[in-house]
Amino acid sequence: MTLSQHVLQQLNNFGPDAQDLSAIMNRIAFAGKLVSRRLTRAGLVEDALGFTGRQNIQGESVKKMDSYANDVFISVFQQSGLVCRLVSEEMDDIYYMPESCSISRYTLLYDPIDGSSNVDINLNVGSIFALRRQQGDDTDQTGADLLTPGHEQLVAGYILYGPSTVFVYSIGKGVHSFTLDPSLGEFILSSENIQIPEHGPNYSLNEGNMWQWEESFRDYIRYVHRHEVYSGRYSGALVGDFHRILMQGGVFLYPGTTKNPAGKLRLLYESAPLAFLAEQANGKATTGDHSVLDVKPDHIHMRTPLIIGSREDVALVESFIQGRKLEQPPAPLGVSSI
Ligand code: P6P
Repeated sequence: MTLSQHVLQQLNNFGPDAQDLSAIMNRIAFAGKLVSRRLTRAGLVEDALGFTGRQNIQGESVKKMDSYANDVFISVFQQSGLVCRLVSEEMDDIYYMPESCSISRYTLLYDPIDGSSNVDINLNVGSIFALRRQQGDDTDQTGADLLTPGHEQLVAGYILYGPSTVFVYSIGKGVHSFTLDPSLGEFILSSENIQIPEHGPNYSLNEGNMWQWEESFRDYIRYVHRHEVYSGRYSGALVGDFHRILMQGGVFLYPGTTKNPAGKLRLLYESAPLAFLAEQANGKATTGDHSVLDVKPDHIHMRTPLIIGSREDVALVESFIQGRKLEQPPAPLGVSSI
């Protein structure tokens, strides 16, 4: 089954709205194919790797692949009549497509290449996206209607550029993954209704920031260090680290630090889409204080801390934040605590 067939089946509807959503998903998939193709040949293509010399609104140096992927998403939706507004990590302001705004009520929010520090060393990177329906006319072009909690997302997903290119999405009816068959140029269904295990062995965070965290996170990390069953897994690219948690269980954390008290990850096009997927897969996503999907952003590039993954493992982290030991911490698989 192809992605567009699956979307229509999920909607159980073949009306104009359903056709629009299916077409939008197809366009996102097309962007993924173009980015995947560029990545697989990046080492051979003139001017594909390295830095552009510019900085984005986050103050991060923009890599050529960031800029290429951002332009790909713009080009696949230009003149499509499908999406009116784009919000991207790589663009300071909302990007309007006036030729589509008269007929489309959708906004695409995306991180075109997440984890781009991995591009030059041929490690996995990803694109993250969320689709929202526009509320009101946004005549002042402030995008105020986008500053609402993640529950408003219609669709969320990501494309993981790894040994194979995998497209994962949810339209609110479970989480499903598709694998790109390059010989067909199609994403083919590979897993339906993915469920995050209640508990898993992986914990994923940058321990290099340990002395910048609040003490509760250091207490948590000391706990997992003392229990043999846990494995630290951190690639420096959120999409790959989250995909491991989605498939095998465990927890990914990016806590606030003294340098970035709100954390590093952006709510609208990183944490909220993944939180939508996590909850659809029976997992959990919190900032430490609130469910990620309840957070109302105050601007389109707002950051939040992120703790996301298996319900039991997220609860264990929360128990340290709330200063209480879990009566029954997740039983390490077959190993007593030291
Ligand atoms: P650090 C990549 O820049 C990113 O936004 C995520 O993909 C990744 O999880 C995180 O930042 C890595 O940040 O501080 O550990 O290098």
